[in-house]
Amino acid sequence: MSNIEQKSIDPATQEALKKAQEENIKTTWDRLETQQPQCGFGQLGVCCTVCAMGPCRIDPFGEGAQCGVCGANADTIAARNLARKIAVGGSAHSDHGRDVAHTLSLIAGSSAHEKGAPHHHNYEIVNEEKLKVLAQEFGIDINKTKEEIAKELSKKLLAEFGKQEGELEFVKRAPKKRRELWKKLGITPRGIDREVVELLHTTTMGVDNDYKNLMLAGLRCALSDGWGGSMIATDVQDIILGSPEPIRGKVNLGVIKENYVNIVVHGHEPMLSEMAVKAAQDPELVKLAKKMGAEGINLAGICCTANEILMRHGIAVAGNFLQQELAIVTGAVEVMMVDVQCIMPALQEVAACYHTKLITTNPKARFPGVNHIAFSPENAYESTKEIVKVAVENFANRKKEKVNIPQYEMDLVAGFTKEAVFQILGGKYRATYKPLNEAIISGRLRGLAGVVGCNNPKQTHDYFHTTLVKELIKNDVLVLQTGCSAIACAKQGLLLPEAAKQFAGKGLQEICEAVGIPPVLHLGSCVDNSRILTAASHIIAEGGLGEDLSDIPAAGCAPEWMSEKAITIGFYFVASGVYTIFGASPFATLGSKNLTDYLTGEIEQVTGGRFEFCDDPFKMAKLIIAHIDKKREALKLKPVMYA
Ligand code: SF4
Ligand code: MSK
Repeated sequence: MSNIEQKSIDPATQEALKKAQEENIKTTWDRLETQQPQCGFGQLGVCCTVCAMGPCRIDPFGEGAQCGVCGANADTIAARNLARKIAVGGSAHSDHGRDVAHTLSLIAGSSAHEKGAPHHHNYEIVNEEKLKVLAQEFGIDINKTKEEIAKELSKKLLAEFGKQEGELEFVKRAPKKRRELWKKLGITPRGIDREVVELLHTTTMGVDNDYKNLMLAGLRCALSDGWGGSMIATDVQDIILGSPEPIRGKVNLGVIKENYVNIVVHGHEPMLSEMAVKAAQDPELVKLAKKMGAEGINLAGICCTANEILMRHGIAVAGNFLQQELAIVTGAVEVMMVDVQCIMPALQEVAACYHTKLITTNPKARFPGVNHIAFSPENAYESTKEIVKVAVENFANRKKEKVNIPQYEMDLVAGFTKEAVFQILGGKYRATYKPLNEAIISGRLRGLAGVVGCNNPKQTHDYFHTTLVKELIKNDVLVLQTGCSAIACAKQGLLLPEAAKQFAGKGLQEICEAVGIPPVLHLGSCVDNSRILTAASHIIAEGGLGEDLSDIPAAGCAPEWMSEKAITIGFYFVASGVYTIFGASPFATLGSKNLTDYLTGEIEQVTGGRFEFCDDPFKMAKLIIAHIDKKREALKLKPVMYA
């Protein structure tokens, strides 16, 4: 295996990496190499920088120091470090949710927390039906105008962040048994911001030293993301931007078009990318692009914001997390506009080697020396139009000799929300989860797996996602995907209905053929993991598969994770009773045996879910299948039809 083949299994990535090497451009893989050997204490989670008596570190071999200056041992230090990551990951998703709720309040004609703010904005309520459904969930009378409903709803949604007691409204979506368990454990999330703050408080010097108690607070905080902030982001985005429906699209670096002005959107918040879709179609700008010698304006996405505009508009996806620098390396990107999360600081250095202009848009995420065009719901269209104009004008600066776009692109079908997918399964006029439940009960379908998360240069890019998913569908496990994992599998054609015939087991094949769906369903971005939680609750409500989320023959996995957000997602999955596997990483070898044993063992008696750390995709698949079979047995279901 060549050096490049070890880095990625994706031919487009390999080709772009070769180009980067030839042009002496440093990418994340090179920087990983220069970081070697990475700090062992950090990798094990036993380095503490919480107070100025430190930094302290625990000797994992038991020979040197076994506690920090304050006396904190490996269990406390590793648990605190992990808890802090949960808080950070949750705060990222939830702050995203807050911004979306705030936009809804602007649409409603009044800002819920900024009295006197200007009322003009560039968005509208696209999905009135969902607005009403959500309003009813929050106990709002819907016999009024949609603006009035939105005003009341946005107030209530924003209040979820500052709530001090009680429980988050969306907790009610969970099955009764799960809610009772959370209550008994004292981990029902009370307020989104409160859980983050309280968790951070418990991790400061001299507060919580009980690793199990720290993990309980971590679970509660994670729940406030999954059943709070992320769920708000997902549902309100559906209201403002429309609920995704199955849609065709294209993926991989080949979607960058040589004769077009190419604009790549990267980040997470679809409010920006949605407006970019509109601005890129502006007749005045298209005319200008043609005048500059281009055939038109081509928009493509990276990471989760790509998933958002793919799901709603079929806009092409240029790649996942590890391809962000490589999109620029094609030499054909005029502008990369970014908002928040998963944006590598190195992008500016790579962009400087080409004519590409990097543009930041969010006040929370600035890069030194990088052009910043502030984006807000109030100036959304004007600011994105300005960015598109910069791109069009930059087309003239493109250096033809530097352009080489790997000619790889793949078709895919995305847009399977909790509503859409099961509407399809149940038939358009019979939206029900019954056929899905029956497929599992009858054994035609073995079970479900959520395969999600990022890429990590420590692992061969896309190999873990795609190998695992192929193994799962081969064994009649229907795979639900979000984030960069979905993009990885899409590049290999797994998100096409035709993939069922080639890759799926007989039972899954029968289902896919009957309803015309792919064996791997793309549910959206990282915040859309909340769609998996809601879908799972519907499965329980439908009946026949137990009384609690932990009864469902299902599992979760983040095979190539890197982000703190993935940790938070893992924790809300486990808190919701899901068996969750994480791929190889520092997290997989925590320097506290007690904490590792707790997370991979005892916690199952607490929440019904647990973690597994594994660095082999074939083994991951075996573990998931064994878990699903165990759950099938517990439910006394028929044997799998085509085992
Ligand atoms: Fe060291 Fe304790 Fe301070 Fe951490 S909190 S840096 S272990 S003294
Ligand atoms: S973008 S969080 S690399 S999935 Fe959501 Fe991808 Fe992970 Fe970022």
